[in-house]
Amino acid sequence: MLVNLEPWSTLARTGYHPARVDKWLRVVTLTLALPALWAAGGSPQLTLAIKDFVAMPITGLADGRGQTDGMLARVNSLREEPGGANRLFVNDLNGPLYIIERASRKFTTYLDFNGRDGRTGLFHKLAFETGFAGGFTSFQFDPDYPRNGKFYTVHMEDPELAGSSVPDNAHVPGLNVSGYSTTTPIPTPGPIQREGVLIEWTDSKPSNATFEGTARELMRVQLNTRIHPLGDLAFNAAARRGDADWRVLYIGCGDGGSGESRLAIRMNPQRLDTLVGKILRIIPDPLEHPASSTTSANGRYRIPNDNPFVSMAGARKEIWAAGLRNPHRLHWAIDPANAGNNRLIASSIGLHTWETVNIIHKGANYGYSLREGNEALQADNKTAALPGEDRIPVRISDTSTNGTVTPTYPVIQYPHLPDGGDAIGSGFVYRGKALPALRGKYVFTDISTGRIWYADYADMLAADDGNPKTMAAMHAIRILWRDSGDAPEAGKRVFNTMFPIVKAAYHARGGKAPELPGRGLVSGDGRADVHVAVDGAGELYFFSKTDGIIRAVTESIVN
Ligand SMILES: [Ca+2]
Ligand SMILES: [Ca+2]
Repeated sequence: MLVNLEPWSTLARTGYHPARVDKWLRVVTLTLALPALWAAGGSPQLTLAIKDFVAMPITGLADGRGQTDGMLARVNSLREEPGGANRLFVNDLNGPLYIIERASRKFTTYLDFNGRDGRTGLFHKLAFETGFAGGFTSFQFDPDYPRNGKFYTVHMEDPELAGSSVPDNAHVPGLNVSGYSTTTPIPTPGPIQREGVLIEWTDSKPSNATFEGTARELMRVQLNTRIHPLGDLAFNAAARRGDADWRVLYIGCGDGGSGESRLAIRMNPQRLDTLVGKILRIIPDPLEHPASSTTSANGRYRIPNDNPFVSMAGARKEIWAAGLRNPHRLHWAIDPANAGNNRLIASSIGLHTWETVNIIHKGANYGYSLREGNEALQADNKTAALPGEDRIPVRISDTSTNGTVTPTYPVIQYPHLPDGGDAIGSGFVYRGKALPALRGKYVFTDISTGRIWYADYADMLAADDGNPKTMAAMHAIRILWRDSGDAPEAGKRVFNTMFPIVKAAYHARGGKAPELPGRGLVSGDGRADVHVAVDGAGELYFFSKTDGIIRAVTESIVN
């Protein structure tokens, strides 16, 4: 089902703004003014049963005071190791990359990125203590990992800190850093607080639980602030050896907080001479696709010749798509019945108004910081109706443009309102076997409230129609908690959000915040910080930084 969304432009024109009214008024406003964004009656209710899978080792503080450091274990991604070894790799933003043996659920710390202030990990300058995605942000396996042992990581550094940016191998004797050197930071206009670092690792013996081999820094991107970093990494899951997209890496690069600034850096997500606020596409291995690509400026990776801006003077050739605030989660959706339906999907966190799911197209411009969701974004950071002629400049730099483009709009969006949330999390089109009711559906979360929804993937493809008003309908998912001995509310086992489940586990593990650490406009006191992940078979997991628990989704119930 598609829905027609014409919500807040009218309200914005009358002075309404969500950040400036209290929750009560927002509830009323939602009821009066927001059309059917969510599928209403008649649509069957989907409930997912969850069961604790593992409790991550606690790396945060239980005192409940901080925003990010009060989360018990800042698990940020879970991926199954390719090759059938039945191991899951999980990173914690505070530093560790763990291997979890699926059968025994035994944890091994494979690498630890945290070498700050005398810690024994790899990076002296790891900036992990502030920013929701600060620290060891993400990792991804090379599609040829079973043969080559390669994987990629992104972490954030504070260039002002003392120490080296070469990995410190004192506690990883198998890591040979004799040939390691850093790269010149790729410049971003404006003041710089952080750098996002992409590294390729080659484990010469992937079968054991220790690292032995080499590492290469591929790129280092300057970031204006500590938020919205260089983020998720994704390979086209349908690409096979010999295909043009084989081993071609897509990277979500946040805007570094630039787009909401009142300074000149506000245009950084639109500027094609900088990497922030973009989706990037590179070939990490200099030996791959040599005939159809060129070597990057720093010599560490290659750039495909069919990237959209390779011939535009002044533009960065790495850019695949532009105009995104914080596209912090990427997913290659594969339709096994029709390869023409395969799409790259990016979840992008909104400013004050709209959380969005975007289908990423080559060369497309998603509008930020001139658009938020399917509305115009004004200089005062409020949204307004789209202009009659919906075109924005193709901006090369602060002073030069090259024609205009019509922005591309989300296929799903939800507001900062009680039934919505504060910050969109990850999402995946379900392709496993255990949850038949979810086949062909995209499952996604809101980070702070712990809400979970699905949309029909077919609706998302249909909503990708060039019409800013049409969106895929969102369907709320309920959660059945099987661990009834720990039920957070007596006798209750079915929940509308993950929040009470996370809250119970957080307190059971010693967390001291009365609700949960942090806060959000919609979630109020506390952030559930819930994401969804998939394993190699496509089965679902929900994980939370706040309680540090990874839960397996075991059953889908339709009623
Ligand atoms: Ca190894
Ligand atoms: Ca549309």
